[in-house]
Amino acid sequence: MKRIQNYIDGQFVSGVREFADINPADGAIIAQVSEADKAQVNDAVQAARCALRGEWARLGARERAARLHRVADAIEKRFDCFVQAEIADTGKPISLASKLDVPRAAANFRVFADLVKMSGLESFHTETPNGANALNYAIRKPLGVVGIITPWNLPLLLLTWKAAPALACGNAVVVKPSEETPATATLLAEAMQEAGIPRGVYNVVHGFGAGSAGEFLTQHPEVNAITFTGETKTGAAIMKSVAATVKPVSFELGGKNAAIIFADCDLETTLAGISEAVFLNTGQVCLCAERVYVERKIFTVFVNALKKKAESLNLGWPADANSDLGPLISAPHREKVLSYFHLATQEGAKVVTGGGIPKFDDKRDDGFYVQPTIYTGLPESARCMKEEIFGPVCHVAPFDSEEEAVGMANDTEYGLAASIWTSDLKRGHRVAQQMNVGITWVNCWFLRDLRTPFGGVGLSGIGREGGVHSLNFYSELNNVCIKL
Ligand code: NAD
Ligand code: 6OH
Repeated sequence: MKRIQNYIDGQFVSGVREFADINPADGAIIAQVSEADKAQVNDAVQAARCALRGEWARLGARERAARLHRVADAIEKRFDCFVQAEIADTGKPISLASKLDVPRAAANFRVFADLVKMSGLESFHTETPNGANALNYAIRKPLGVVGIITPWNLPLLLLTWKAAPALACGNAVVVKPSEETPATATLLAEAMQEAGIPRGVYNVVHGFGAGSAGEFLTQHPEVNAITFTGETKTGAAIMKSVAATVKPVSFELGGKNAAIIFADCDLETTLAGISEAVFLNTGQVCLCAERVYVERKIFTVFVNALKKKAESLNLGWPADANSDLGPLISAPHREKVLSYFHLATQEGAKVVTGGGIPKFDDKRDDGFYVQPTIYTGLPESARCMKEEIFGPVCHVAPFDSEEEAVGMANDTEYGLAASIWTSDLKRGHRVAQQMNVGITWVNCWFLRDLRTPFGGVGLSGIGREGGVHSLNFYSELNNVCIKL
């Protein structure tokens, strides 16, 4: 049986206990994972502290950047290993892991390596009333030890989205990947070693949340900041846990994202885009659209066309190049999604397609697949319209005016992403600017430029990462004022 270990101070180490890593496509055990106990989490934090006093601290930004490019090289060299590990852990199709997750991991290191070399900071020439002048300039310093806690939906992409800028800024990190998807975090340790990242700079501790490695990390007094992506209620628990030691947090949390489709959209582009926005990664992307609003004139045509798309998706084995969708991540998550399918019908939804478990007559029946699902007919007040489901499901509702569409889209406590589909770019700008979210796409979805601000409002998070926003979170600024 394959074993996945912790990585502490440059060594792969076993934990005191093990837990099973399960393939969601067929329920088989892929590996046994070492769970780090409190002492091992402390060892990882101490290793990171020690690394901050060593070679890593003496490297300039240029040399750190060079090493991060080497991490990207090492990821690319192991491309197939990363893809295989990611599809086994998540069940996502190989086409997705090889087009999105693994290339993005390498890109995260390259982008932040380049950015940290190029970025400057403001300086001010200050005049005082008595005629004396002063010069103010700020310098960046690392925060110290950054705790990184990540979810299971895009494990390597999201881990590197945080680890790359944290390392670029000169921090040392302790990563706690999701217990559902531990493999690529440990594999990344091999890339770190090959790239010459000094021991203790990148550490991995495996385990769970409350009462396990996740909580031990957030509580640790010598961890200087926590960056977290995951569920909103976990974010709330982490906030409580870090309060005692007043750690800065960066939170990318859940969403209940809306798509607004106007009758003048390019129907084919919009259908392809919405199909991705609803079903990509089996709907397990925080940015996925679970609420789709369509101008009444094209409502019926659109719903029928989206139904056809949903029914044409191939729920395949992850390793099959022709698979469009894999399973959900786990049996409990499937229970949660199915409970919302049940609730939707109780709340008065009409099932356009799906709503159940597909039947394969092979080992996939032991996995955690669900049918791509579309509903109509729910009132805006329904729980299924308010709560994040995180599966391959959307509700489609008609609207008559732009104002009504904006009102419905914004009627949520979340505020991560929105997409607007129209050929009228003036309207695209106008509507986009009214969205109470962190990210609005017009005529596209999940089109990423890593220099742009990324994050959410309301229950969707705290702060922004991306580009200089990441550098600002992962560093402390020291303003120096010199009297001239
Ligand atoms: P989760 O919150 O259950 O778990 C995320 C991580 O937090 C895991 O590593 C888990 O072990 C850890 N954790 C759980 N409880 C903890 C605690 N008390 N203390 C410390 N760590 C703890 O999330 P998930 O189910 O893995 O991921 C799905 C969720 O993530 C969805 O809500 C989705 O919207 C959200 N998400 C958001 C974004 C974004 O950028 N906004 C991106 C991806 C996923
Ligand atoms: C959430 O599931 C997706 C998050 C994506 C990113 O953080 C990103 O940088 O693309």
